[in-house]
Amino acid sequence: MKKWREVGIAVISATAICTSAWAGAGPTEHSHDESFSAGEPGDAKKPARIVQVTMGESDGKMTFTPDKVEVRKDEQIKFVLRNNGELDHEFILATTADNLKHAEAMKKNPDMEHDDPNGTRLAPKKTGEIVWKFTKRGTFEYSCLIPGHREAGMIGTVVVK
Ligand SMILES: [Cu+2]
Repeated sequence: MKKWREVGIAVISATAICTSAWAGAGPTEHSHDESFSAGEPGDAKKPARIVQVTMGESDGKMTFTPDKVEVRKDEQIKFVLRNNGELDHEFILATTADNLKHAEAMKKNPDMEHDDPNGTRLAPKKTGEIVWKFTKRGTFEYSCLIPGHREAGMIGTVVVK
């Protein structure tokens, strides 16, 4: 009589997937050094033109109002920010390239907090201020980099003439 042996094959996955891309990328991915792409931090003791910007959601979109601001080169602006929405929102002032890079970093680390001279995060119904000196001509932007918000419309343009 013939005996059949069952042969068990153990498949061992040797693939160890490292999900901590953030930790591996190092702190330079999201640098908070003192160079800013849209000019330089302002001096609160010096005169500034006040520009009010509100954030919020409506009809499935997320918005800044206004979504366009014009300034003169070397003008100092005090952005008076108010979150009128139901969600947290950010106001991050930089070049589009910088904000896109920053947005990628935020996708890996959505709870990243910001309290930098060029940006802030506001809870619903909160207000904040950013004093900024636009020392470079060109087109810059303020954007909310919480994942999905920029895509939903949270981009404003600053044109420095
Ligand atoms: Cu937002």
